[in-house]
Amino acid sequence: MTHYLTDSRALQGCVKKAVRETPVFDMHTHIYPPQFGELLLWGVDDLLPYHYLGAEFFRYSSQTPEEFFSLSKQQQAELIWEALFVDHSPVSESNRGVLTALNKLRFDVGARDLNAFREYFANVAVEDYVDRVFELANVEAVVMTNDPFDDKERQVWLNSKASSDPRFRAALRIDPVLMDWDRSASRLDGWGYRVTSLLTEETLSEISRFLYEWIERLKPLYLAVSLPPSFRYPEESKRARIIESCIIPVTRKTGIPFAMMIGVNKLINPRLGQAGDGVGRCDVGAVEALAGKFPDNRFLVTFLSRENQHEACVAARKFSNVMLFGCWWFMNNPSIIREITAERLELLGTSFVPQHSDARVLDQLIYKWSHSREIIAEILFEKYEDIRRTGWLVSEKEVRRDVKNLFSDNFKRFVGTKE
Ligand code: RAT
Ligand code: ZN
Repeated sequence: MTHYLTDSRALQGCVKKAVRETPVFDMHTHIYPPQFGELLLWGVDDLLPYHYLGAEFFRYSSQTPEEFFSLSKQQQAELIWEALFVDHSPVSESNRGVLTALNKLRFDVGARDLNAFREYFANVAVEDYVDRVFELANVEAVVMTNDPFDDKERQVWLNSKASSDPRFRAALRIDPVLMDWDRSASRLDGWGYRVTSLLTEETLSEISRFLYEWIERLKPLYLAVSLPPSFRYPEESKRARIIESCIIPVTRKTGIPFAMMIGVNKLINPRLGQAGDGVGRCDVGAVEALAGKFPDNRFLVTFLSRENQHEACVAARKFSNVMLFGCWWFMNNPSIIREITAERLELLGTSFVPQHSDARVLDQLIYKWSHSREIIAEILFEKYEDIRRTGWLVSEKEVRRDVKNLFSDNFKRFVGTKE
């Protein structure tokens, strides 16, 4: 006999437990397995100079970005620790994140002793630490961001030392092809593809060959790009031609989705490097047009601007080949996660991917998932409470099913890896 959760407190406890215990398939990160060498960032001296904190540091410090970036990462970590944690209270989300990660690693954060944290990281083997972080974060697997235009990463793949660890899955990232074809043409040319900056038939077919070859090499779960607020479709541009003539046919034939992360204004303050990007509102109509014109293709979509979130939900209601995912970057703050998650549940039921971590430093998996789980559990409980008042009761099995869909199965089904 099905046991339904009649009591509000029991329901809340069950939701919290299911959310805590269900492993996450983290569909967008920037972390790598240890065999990728220095591409894998980890430990407190990588956590502190993370660019989300870097951007906040310059609000308090009189140091110039040029001076700051010329320092070693240990020196940067010390300056950030002083400015953001000691001289001011670390209440921002990225600062709180460092504290949550350290706390869950069982450090005494209240002692405010950076060197005590360092001592641990100096003595732990990275392989053991990866296991510990995955366990603490309750993450089953992560999807990396794999960029063939990054020379270091390219070498790893060409030397075929690529990941054999099933916890690290690939995503083929191709920003330079769509955002700067003229420059990318000369790189592809140097790698032996017969391309020119003009999009001749031969060039288009060689771009497709490049994509097929990297898909074969990486076995990615999807192909991805980050796009600016000015992204339009249809439009008269090289970008739109490459999308239509290469990306759409190649992803359809290989059966992988095309992920569009839309809304970043790159380097509005170039002096800040990775921390210098801004946000702008996008035209959701571009996604609707692509999804409508290519119904046999699948699109993973996320927007960086809060203003786009509601329109994005409506677009996903119209096109089942669109899967909304994550609270991306500037959206990954508790107040906004709460708002977007509620909005998505109200407009899409449980048919979306509520979160990804975007972790750039391994340890961030711990806090990004702990913070998000807390909010997702609260909102899910509220939604079950709302229907409970009509007399519709849910069982623990149903709660666990819903959470599993949100945390992993929706994504796996969409990319076709779920049996
Ligand atoms: O969130 C970030 O760390 C950004 O710098 C970007 O990496 C963004 O998530 C992206 O994938 O382009
Ligand atoms: Zn990212």
